[in-house]
Amino acid sequence: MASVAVHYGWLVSPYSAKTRTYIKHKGLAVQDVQPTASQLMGVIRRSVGRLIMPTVRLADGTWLQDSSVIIDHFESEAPEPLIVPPGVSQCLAASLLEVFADEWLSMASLHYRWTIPENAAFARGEFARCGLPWAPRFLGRRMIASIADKMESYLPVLGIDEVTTPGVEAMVEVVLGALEAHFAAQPYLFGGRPSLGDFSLFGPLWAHLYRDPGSRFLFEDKPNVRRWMDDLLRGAPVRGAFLEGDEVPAALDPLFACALEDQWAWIRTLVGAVDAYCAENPDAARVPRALGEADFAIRGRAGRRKLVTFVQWKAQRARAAYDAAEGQADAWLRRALGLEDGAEVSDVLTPISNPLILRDFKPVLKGRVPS
Ligand SMILES: N[C@@H](CCC(=O)N[C@@H](CS)C(=O)NCC(=O)O)C(=O)O
Repeated sequence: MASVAVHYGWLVSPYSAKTRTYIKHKGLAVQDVQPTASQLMGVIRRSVGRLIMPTVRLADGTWLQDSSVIIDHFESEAPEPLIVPPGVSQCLAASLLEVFADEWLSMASLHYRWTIPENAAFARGEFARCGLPWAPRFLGRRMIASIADKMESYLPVLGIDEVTTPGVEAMVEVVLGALEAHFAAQPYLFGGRPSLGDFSLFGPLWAHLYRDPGSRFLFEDKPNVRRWMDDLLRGAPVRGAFLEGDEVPAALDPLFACALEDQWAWIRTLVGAVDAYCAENPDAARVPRALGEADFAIRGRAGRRKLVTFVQWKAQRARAAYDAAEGQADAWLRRALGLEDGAEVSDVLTPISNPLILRDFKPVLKGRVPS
């Protein structure tokens, strides 16, 4: 058994880019490995129940999956250097960015990777290089095709089609524009040190949009965003403190508006579907992986996507950060949403009636399974 923890993830994987840069910044004794196809289909699938990355095998043989679970684990062991800002608004903002990067920017990741032929070819080559390093590339591409096909098949699941694509691209424009303006003034999202929000956003922006050659043009006029990504790749050196006064910089408001208006409308739909399922199935200990499809909108473009129940588990974490703020983040939320003073915002980040916990890497209903 390895005497140090091992992190398994490919460079093309956004969630692995998030955990890898986090691990590097924290200076953790964790070996970074790009798993082969036989590791993915063998020990990893056996240990965490499916072929997925990132995973971490701890020195005692315990396996971790889900980028948030991996970060939570190491944070519980070594909170320093701090990556969760102590201010309640910055902490909520960082948590919102994790949900946004993991569960909403994925639309942009998949769109740019699989609809630009140059990117799709690059990704298939990378899958072959990492998964079957011993095989000639043409053979590797063929052997790894089923994994690549599966990734591509998520486009309709996430609601990406010709109607919603302009909305996805508009979101990316807003996100990169806000970041470019912000990083002209600050090294990281909340000041002089990186946070959970930085690692989370870096994942899809770097591993898909920037590293894939056919979408790199998005960063041509974004030197400050490129500088920020370079810093994160180098281990995200601390350059100062978190901003004073629990400030969430106004330059980021357009990005948060995308998250709060579009993604959280979708999360409210999902949580409503989970609640309805629980009401109809009072004895159920778990919810199905998906609860059908529902309408959503992204930057004004309407579509339909699958109600994947796991997303509630990620979203709950941001709602918990909102509750912990006890109203102190409301003024910032109003500003980001362009609402007037005193407007009610407590339901924007929907309250959760039927919380989920992860058990054997799958979400189950808290309170309906023995703890
Ligand atoms: N919620 C997971 C998502 C991980 C994930 O979707 N990883 C992708 C690669 S970036 C994967 O392995 N997908 C395989 C699949 O969905 O079948 C996390 O945060 O770690």
